[in-house]
Amino acid sequence: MSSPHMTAVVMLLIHDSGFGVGQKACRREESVTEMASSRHFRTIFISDVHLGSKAAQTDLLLDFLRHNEADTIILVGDIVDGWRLKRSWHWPQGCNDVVQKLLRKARKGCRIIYIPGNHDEFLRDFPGTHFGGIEVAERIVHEAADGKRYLVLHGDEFDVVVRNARLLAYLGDWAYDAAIALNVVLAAVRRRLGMPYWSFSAWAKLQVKQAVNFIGEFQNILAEEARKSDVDGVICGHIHHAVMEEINGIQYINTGDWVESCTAVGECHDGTMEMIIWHKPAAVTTMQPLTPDIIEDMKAA
Ligand SMILES: [Mn+2]
Repeated sequence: MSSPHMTAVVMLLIHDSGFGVGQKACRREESVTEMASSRHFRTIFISDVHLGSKAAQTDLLLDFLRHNEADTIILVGDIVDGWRLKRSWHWPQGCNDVVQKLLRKARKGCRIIYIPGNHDEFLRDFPGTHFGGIEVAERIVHEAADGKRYLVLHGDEFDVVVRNARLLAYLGDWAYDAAIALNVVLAAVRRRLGMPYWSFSAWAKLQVKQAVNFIGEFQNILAEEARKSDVDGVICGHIHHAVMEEINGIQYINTGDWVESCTAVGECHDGTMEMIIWHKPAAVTTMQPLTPDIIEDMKAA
């Protein structure tokens, strides 16, 4: 026996996701009786949460994770801010809640892949390992439902190229490759010496007038890396600048951050990639006022 309300199905579009231009809204049919406020993606990409820094928007992220499910969640680096934690331990309940929520999803069968960034590079010593059901990988190629292949990496290894783009273009390919290798070595040495990693976003913000150029340069370099890897697109984080756009025939996707923009990228079941901006008026009221400490954290991100 089936009553009309039992079989009623509504088209739910939770949260406006009208980010950028030309992106198809991904509407999912959901039964009214269950999961009325939750969406299900094939894959969710999140980066730059900076757990351990006061600027991390854990309330909003937790809310996002409650309302969005996925077969696979890919953490694209700087989820935990190891550098911030080294200076002073700041781990409120909200950070635990986010970690617990992710581990619970893993236990329930969600595949979680953690790609370390420069702020959680301590995990780079453990590629291929699992902890609590979470896999660690340096970079991966993700194949979407529509067959498109995406290189997924945090992106910090290209900082040195962004800073020295003109010089490296003049010196050629070998210098470009050597610079990337040197960047990795220098980061490891600085880590051993207890020196903080050089921060792209802080640096770009200081060079206000040129910041747009630097972001454009970063995007071009990442798109070029994807082209070299013979894939259709690249999904990265690091520069806290959420965007989806085509660069020289390569789909460039930056997942943004959970410090300021509160953005994630969702792959729908047909392979469509969607930028999600998570703003909830109810959660906004719980956000902390901007203190000098928080502003410092945001700069360091
Ligand atoms: Mn980073």
